[in-house]
Amino acid sequence: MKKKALITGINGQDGSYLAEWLLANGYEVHGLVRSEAFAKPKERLNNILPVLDSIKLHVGDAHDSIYITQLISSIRPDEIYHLAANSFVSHALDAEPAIVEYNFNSTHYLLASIKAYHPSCRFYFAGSSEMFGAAENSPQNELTPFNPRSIYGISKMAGAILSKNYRRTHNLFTCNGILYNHESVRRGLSFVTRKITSSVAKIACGQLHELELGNLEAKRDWGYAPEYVEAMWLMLNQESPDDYVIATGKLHSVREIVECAFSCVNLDYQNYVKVNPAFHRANEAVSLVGDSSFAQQQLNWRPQKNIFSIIEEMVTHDIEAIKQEVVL
Ligand code: GDR
Repeated sequence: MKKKALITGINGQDGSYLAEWLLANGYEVHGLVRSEAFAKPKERLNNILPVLDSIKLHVGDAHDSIYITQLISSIRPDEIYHLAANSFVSHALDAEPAIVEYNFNSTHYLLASIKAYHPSCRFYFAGSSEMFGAAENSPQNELTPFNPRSIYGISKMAGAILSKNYRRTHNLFTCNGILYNHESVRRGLSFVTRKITSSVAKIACGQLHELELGNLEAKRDWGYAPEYVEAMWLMLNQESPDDYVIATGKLHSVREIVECAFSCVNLDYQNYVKVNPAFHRANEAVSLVGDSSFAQQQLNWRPQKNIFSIIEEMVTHDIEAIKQEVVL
């Protein structure tokens, strides 16, 4: 019989790549999307258009406990990948309570339903390097204490601790993936890599004349999203559950990304990029870089594609999209 997987947030970058990976590996794939996605289907469902006929889509909210219980009881999935979240790190103060509430409660409802109705189901929680925040050591690994500095990081840390608690206290098979930044042509337009590549494409096509960014010296450990979703699946397919850092171990600055993206279209970024302090973030003193040796050993997983090749792929894709009159 086919294994069944449920992906919350299937229409996002990671959800869509994971759906493709699971389908290719013989799974019956169920995906949860919020009803709002159907208000802007071109934008919000675009990533899953190629697999729409092969997956079973459920319209609802991971933040609705009754709905979640019914969904898990009716599908009885072998694996759940909880990717749905408010995933942008920087937010206005008045948006913060909703982020904490959504990111934490959705995780709680899923875990509580699994425990009550389907305890053999394996659960993946999408943790984040943001949970390390002002980390005490570098590079960070699974033993590095969490010290988040953003509300988003705090909400993810709370979810990860909850998921680990269900593993220890209730014996559920839960894994926390501590993923560092991961990019692709499906990255949302507000994240810095895609903001840069989509703007470079617009500049190259004469639709834009400048690009405003925040701190060009900010550094990140950037990997390739399709490789990172494979790590999620590997985690849930081990003999016992654990937590894993998924990262490249390499730090690069926003300035290097900008330079690379503009050089793809033979332009000098210094003629186009303006620094706007409105995009600066507080509490970014520490550049987080991950040590994924535990995942490399246990999962036989390795980061492969480097960030400059990813950026080249994204610029090429975004130029092609503009030529096809896709609005970016
Ligand atoms: P991040 O990703 O916050 O690390 O979270 P993002 O791409 O938004 O920022 C990366 C770095 O770029 C700097 N930066 C800018 N960022 C944005 N968005 N816009 C700008 O104009 C800009 N200028 C400079 C930022 O300060 C930051 O240092 C991502 C998300 O996917 C999270 O969900 C995930 O958990 C973490 O990665 C790991």
